[in-house]
Amino acid sequence: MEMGLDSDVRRAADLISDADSVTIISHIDADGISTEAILSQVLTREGMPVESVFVRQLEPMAMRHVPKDGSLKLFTDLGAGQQGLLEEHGLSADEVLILDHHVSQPCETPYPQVNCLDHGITRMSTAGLAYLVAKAIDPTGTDLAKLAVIGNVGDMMAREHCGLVGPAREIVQDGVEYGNIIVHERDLNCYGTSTRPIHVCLAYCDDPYIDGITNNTNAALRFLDRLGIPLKNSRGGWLVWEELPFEDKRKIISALAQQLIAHGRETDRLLAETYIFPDEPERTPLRNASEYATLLNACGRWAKPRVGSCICHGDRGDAYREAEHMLAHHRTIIRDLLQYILENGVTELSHLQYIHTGDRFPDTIVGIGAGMALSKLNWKKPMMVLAAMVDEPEVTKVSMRTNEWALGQGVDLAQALVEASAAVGGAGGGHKIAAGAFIPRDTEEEFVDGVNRILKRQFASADPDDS
Ligand SMILES: [Mn+2]
Repeated sequence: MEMGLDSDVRRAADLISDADSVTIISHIDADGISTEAILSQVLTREGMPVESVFVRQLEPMAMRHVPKDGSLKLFTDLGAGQQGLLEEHGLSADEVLILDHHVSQPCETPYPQVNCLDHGITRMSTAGLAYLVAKAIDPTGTDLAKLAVIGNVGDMMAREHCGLVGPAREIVQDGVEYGNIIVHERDLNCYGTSTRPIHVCLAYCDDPYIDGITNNTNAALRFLDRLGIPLKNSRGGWLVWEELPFEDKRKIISALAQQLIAHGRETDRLLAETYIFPDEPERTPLRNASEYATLLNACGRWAKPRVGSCICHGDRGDAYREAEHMLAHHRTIIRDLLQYILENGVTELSHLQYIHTGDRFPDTIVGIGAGMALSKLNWKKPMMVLAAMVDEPEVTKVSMRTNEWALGQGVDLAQALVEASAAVGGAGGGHKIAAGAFIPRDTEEEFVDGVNRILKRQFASADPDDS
């Protein structure tokens, strides 16, 4: 398996090195942006002319951004599932290279491709592949491992095992040796450890769900107070988790473990391996992989992937300020969305819950709202949000989220949405835990029922004893 990946990577590196110029066509999320930044940096260092194009998804309208010129078209974090479209666009096999980790579509034209799935790798995203290819082109560019870690973490590759594994984990080691990554092997599995006050950080933690703390900042604060841990610095500002002395961290973690046990919950997801970037300023979202990835996602979701790319290239001036602004905006809108879902309530079917948010929120963020709402609603039922698309009134965007528990019960949202959307003339895809679809607006009801039926089948298939 590994041998196959190595030779695919080598072949990709050779194809790129032999090109006269390269156009990178990449996805707008954290994985796509970090991928673009890895490849454009390694190629610029090699003196190769390189242009970049970002697209929200590779669909017929987006193809007009793909230039018809002599450059090698490098499709990254997309392309595998849209090879028919590349063909329709008249692209030949010798001007295309695909780096992807999504399911491939069968195609007449033998486009060269490096795909994690071809090698049984499901816990590494495109940024990991991009880094391996970059390293094959320039073995000294191990500073770029950091961007690969951001892309992998952004694509939730560290989620299932509370840390990166396999080839994605090997990449971490390059960054450690280079000196721009510090690994904390048994850190708190919480988001916001570099920027949020500790009680806020804990209250936002829902994986694991900590009874009496999750979703309750005041209770989290009381919990920490009882432990007698100083939570403020000498100037009266809140400390963040990263700044706490080791002993205090240990004390909090063991108290949290006791809290979980007292409520009959597992403690296995309390700790995770985290990736800190010592070359970035403290108390900023650049300081660790998951917050950095969120910053990039915010750029992509607000249609500024280039701003994210500039940050990955080291811009800490205008681009960084703009991204910080987008992140703040992003959080406000997501908060509003979550509030809307909770206030208006969801419709519960036997195996899912859903809400239609109309055109109140950008369709690019409703999936995040679905994920956040899940822990506050019935977490056993996968959550679906339907949203109108402002620029395409005949189409409804569907986002679904579930959790590790449901995956253990046999749920596969990507499969459910692919099947149900195809049945109504739409298209779907994604991952088991998070997936999306576009469907004709007038099929919404039929579609929701279809997904519910498929989920019922999936739940039933995994554990026949548990009825
Ligand atoms: Mn990806």
